[in-house]
Amino acid sequence: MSKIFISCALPYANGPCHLGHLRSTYLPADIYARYNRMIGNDVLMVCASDEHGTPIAVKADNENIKPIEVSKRYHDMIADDIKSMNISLDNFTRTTDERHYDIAQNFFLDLYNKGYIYKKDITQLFCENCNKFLPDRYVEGICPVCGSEARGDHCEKCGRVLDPTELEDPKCLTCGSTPVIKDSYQYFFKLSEFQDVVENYIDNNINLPPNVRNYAKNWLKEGLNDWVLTRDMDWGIPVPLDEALGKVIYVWGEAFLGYISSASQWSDETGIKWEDYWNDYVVHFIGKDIIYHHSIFWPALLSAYGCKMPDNIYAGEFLSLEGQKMSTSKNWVVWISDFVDQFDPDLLRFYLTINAPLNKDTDFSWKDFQRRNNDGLADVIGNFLHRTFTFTHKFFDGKIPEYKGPSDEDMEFEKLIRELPDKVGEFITDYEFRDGLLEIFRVCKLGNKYFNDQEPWKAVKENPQKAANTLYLSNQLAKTLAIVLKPYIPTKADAIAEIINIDIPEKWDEAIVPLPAGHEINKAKPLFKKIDDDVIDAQIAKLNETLKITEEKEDENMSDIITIDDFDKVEIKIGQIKEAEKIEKSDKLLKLQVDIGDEVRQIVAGLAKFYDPEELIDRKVAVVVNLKPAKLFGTLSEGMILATGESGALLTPDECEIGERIQ
Ligand code: B3M
Ligand code: ZN
Repeated sequence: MSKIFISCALPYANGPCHLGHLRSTYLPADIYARYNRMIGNDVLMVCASDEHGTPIAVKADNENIKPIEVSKRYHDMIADDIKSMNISLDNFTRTTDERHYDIAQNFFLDLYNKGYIYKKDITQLFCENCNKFLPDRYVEGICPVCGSEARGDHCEKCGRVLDPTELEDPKCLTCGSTPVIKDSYQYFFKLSEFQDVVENYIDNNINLPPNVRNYAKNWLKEGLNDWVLTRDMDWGIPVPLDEALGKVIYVWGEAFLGYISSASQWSDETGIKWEDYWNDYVVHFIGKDIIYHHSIFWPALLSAYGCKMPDNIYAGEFLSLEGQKMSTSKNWVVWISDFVDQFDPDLLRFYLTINAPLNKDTDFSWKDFQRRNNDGLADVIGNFLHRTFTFTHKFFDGKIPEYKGPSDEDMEFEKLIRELPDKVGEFITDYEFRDGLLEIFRVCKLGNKYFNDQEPWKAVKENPQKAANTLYLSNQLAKTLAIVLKPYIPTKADAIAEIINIDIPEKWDEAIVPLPAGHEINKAKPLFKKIDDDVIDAQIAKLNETLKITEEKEDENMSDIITIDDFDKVEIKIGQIKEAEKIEKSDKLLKLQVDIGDEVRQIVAGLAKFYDPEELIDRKVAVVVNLKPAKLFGTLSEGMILATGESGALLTPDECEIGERIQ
């Protein structure tokens, strides 16, 4: 018997669960866990919600509440979502748990004391208006590589990991002003020292699936750089060093330890040591977007700490929705809670498994979901079971008949049934969950064919033993199904077991123990129903409605028509530049003193590339005078000079009087 430590990637507590999370991570982990428990392995499966990080802090700012209120709200929702999908976690905790803080801080200190974490001076973006550094997602701007809009530390378009200081035209996400670059310091993890260690780990770990191995190898080729492990923020786990006041551990520097803190909490509750599981076999189930973190950062961190690295990392690829990338901000998702309001959770577990192998991107479409359910679950499995059970009642009093003098067809079918559990088990062991399910389907289809060919409804009059053999074997397959389907669709498997009148399936071995002749089964009831067109059409309509609303909103936001009232808000006056000078350290900005009639304003303008300061003296210019003051490079600016973007040409209203308003 082995002990297996299974983890699911920690969901960020900034939104509920949707189909994508379920497909890439929780569902495969659960199938693997359930199967291993059934073959007698000792499984510990853990997860936690990931409550730190800038997206949660930004959301809290926007809602004017505390980050913990945001994360608590979503932690609770996620816990419900996971439960409603029957994901059989042994423990689900949170990264704001005190134990997690202790574990994460001790881990940090351990690496610091060993010299793997060091302090380094760096420059960072700082918003002078909000008076704070802008880590990661607190800033947005233009990606210097591909030119599309990027959030803080990452460009979604080209996939580049960025340093926020690299962003062009950066803006503070909270107040919209342009941040300045300021000196600061952070703590770095010496990732570069672990190049060989990680390379060895990737090369020698035969378990790693190709997608994880290939991604990791490509990154390793580029060479590993040291990794900044702290942030200037209030929200997070404080860096446990007296000198590092106001700094927290970067969310990715502590989230991994959620696996450990969740397991350790479980150990306290059960009195069983989680370490034994870790030391035997560890597998992390994750989504493909976090392969880098799990295949590079995490093994390096573990090695620095002196702890065994994971035996396997299983990464599920992406799921799109109706052919388009899922987007939580556009509400282009199907939330788990909405799904289970309408459908049995097993239908989703079934569909997301059969739809495509985990190592391929795939799509969720409502029509395909309906088709797979109706043609697969209902027609193949449901039909087979229903015929078996109703015939057993009709012709054999609800009792398993005797099996005698089997024909060649009987023996062939019997063999298929006997071999099924091993075949499915092998697929699951190899993480080929879809193939296991396809094998079950193949045998069920053959079961239907066998049933048709044997024509028990005729045979029962002409050759009763033939009909008895057919029903005997069909019931044996039904029993086997109750067991081999359990990791995939646990509640349906239990319902099958209930009709067959056996205990809830718990052991894989039981699949090949035949039901004895004379065993009485319960009344048949339909287990798998077809889904009607109107039900599916309603779901599609709901999705399209969301799309329409978002598009309308976007149209509103992006509309370039403004009303006269909008324009009236902008107060543009004629001014005259009285003084102009360069701003130190900036090659774009000039500091100007501009007379606007009733006062002289200091304005910082991006004109240095186009004019020498002296050229500007006495020029008349158009000035926006009611712009919110802002500091640029530490210099106060109380207005804006109008000029063209490309050439910096000034609008020169020479005939106008100083102080006149343009309207
Ligand atoms: N919280 C979720 C994600 O990026 C992130 C996973 C942490 S696992 C240690 O998908
Ligand atoms: Zn700001």
